[in-house]
Amino acid sequence: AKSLKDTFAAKLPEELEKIKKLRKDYGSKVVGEVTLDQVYGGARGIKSLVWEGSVLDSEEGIRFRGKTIPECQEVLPKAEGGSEPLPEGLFWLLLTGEVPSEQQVRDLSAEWAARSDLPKFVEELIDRCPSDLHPMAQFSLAVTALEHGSEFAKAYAKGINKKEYWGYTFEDSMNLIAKLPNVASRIYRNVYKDGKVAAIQKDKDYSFNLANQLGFGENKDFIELMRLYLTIHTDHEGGNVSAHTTHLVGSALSSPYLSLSAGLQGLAGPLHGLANQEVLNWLQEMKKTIGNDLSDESIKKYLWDTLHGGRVVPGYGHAVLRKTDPRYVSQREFALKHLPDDPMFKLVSQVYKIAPGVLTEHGKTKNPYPNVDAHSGVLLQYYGLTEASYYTVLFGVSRALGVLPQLIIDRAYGMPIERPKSLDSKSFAKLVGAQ
Ligand code: AMX
Repeated sequence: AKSLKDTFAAKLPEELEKIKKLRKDYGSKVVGEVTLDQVYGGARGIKSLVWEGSVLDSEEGIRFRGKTIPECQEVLPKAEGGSEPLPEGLFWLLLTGEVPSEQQVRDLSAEWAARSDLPKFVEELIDRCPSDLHPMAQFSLAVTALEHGSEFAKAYAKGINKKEYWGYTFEDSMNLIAKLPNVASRIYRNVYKDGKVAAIQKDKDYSFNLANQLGFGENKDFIELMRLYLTIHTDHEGGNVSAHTTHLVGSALSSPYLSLSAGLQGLAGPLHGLANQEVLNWLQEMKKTIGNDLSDESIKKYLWDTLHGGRVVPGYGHAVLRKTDPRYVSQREFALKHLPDDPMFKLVSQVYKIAPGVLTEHGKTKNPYPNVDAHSGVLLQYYGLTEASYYTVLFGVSRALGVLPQLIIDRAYGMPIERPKSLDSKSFAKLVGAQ
């Protein structure tokens, strides 16, 4: 079967030609205008990034290369006996725009397993971290240290032609992704367990290996959950903090290791990826407070208490989405299939029923519906992965599979160093004609 690198390389000339022509014919066309509110409002809605893997519709949610999550669940290859897609297949789709064959996905699993070994000093670095250093800090630290093996950085130092950038970026990205289960599980086993990490099984898929290394290899349903989880957290177009940061840092020709590490630092913020940790803690607090009374009234009161305390309801709202996140829906469906009677799932379902009304009445958020993070922790805790402070690491492993394809594409397109324009408030005032 044709390899991923060859598939990408074969399509590249045609893609480059299309962009060249588009820019030649329409390069000076206006694609949008920018208001002062957008400038002060976190650049919301300003169209200024090219991101090929996915586009986010505010009503419908994410599409990966034009495919919705249910469509991906349908067409992407699955593990033997499994029913969830393999994230290997989504990585292939994001990079090439093509749905891979079963064989191509099996080959990719094998390739990642073969590249998975960590340098000894990185293992030691992780082992030396105090267990109260947040797992996300340990994670980005380890990814930064993997820079030691960057083929891109080495080749660049030697002096390479621009046309060769993407090939080295590809190799680094493949090596980096391959090593993440070893990194992520080592952090988990060190911080919460006995520090012993199972070896990668070279004939198994990526999600099996991660699940097994975390200590859940006996549980088929947990492995399936990992496959779904790692597929749906990959990519959410280019403007979110982790994707944009990875892309931005990469534009300086920092290697994939340094770029992803920066992206992970952004993912670690509570308004972004850390929200999955926040959600579980918040639900547990709620459970403590309201006990077994899951009535509409008591949930409503708890939500208002959170809001009156000047806090956000974690897992709700989104910068782009204006409807329930399809990533939430796919996890809800997984729960309905595998854990319909779990008390925490029941709590999540009750919050889903009540929170949109409360948030609407509160009147601040533009989106009162749940996002991806409102559900993931409840699935993990059901299977015994109860350590909420670890959850964002799993998000980060998946996010690597979403942002690194674009980094390869960035280098293949020859994208320049990114450099938007800033002005001081005085200059903006003058620009809009303020007196
Ligand atoms: N609870 C309470 N208030 C909320 C809210 C929520 N869930 N979501 C938004 N608001 C508030 C904002 O804080 C803001 O208040 P302000 O005017 O006092 O500053 C106001 O509503 C308007 O915000 P917005 O335009 O609707 O949202 P945004 O684009 O600025 O921010 C997000 C988006 C996700 C950061 C925000 O909805 C939020 O903080 N949600 C809770 C945290 C969360 O779940 N984050 C994860 C998002 C998904 C992800 O990245 N993994």
